[in-house]
Amino acid sequence: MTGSTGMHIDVLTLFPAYFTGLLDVSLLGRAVDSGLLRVDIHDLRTWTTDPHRTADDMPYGGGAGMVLKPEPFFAAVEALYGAVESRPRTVVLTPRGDLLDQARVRDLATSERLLLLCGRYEGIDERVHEALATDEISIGDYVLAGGEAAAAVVIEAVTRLLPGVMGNDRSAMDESHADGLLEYPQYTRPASYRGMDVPAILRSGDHGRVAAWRTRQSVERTRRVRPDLYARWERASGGSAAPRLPEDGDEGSDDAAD
Ligand code: 6GU
Repeated sequence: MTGSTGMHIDVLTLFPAYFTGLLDVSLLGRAVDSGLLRVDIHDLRTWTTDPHRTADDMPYGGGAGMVLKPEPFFAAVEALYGAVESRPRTVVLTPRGDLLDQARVRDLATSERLLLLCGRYEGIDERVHEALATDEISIGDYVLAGGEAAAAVVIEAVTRLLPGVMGNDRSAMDESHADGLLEYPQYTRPASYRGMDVPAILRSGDHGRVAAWRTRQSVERTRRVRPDLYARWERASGGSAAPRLPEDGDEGSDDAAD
């Protein structure tokens, strides 16, 4: 029996080659190989009808640039899913969308099937947004040439949350943003390198103090680098989720590590 676990993602794009390689390596490659992830990349031009396979046209009302035509999107969705009622969750990648965060990634990861629509040029005809999109997502406040890079981001962020994809399910939990805080500093051997020492507390074997140190590092780093996340975390936790453990100075010079 197939399809009982894992996720099936369809991507509609003018540039299928963008995704070449992406799905072969590392986490995504392993997810595909183990049957936990299926990704089908579809060339939007498949559903154009003229000899030049035109996917874009001039904007009504004038202005610079071109707009992606509605017909290929609607034809593609009908060809891929048939009846309107069986349409999957449909994400348009667009700089005007909601800013992607880990909460949205978690939410998307609960879907059995996703359709990602990649825009290009000045955008996609509004009727595609209106009639087909269940989600509109941006990956940040900067301008990309198109939605392909953003679609790759969504695929990777969602895939690592699928059951069975991460070797150690805990590491998905421990990382930056999982609890609304940035990750604490990590070290591996050697203990001393070019005059820079691993904080002694991490080599102490005292798991309680290690955990407290890490929490405090996360909280302080978040406050310093991302005051927006810090404010939200403080509101959500009442500032009490993190035990107010070893106060500054407790660890002596170890704290100078970063
Ligand atoms: Cl999803 N598309 C484009 N073109 N630019 C972006 C974006 C998406 N997210 C951030 N910038």
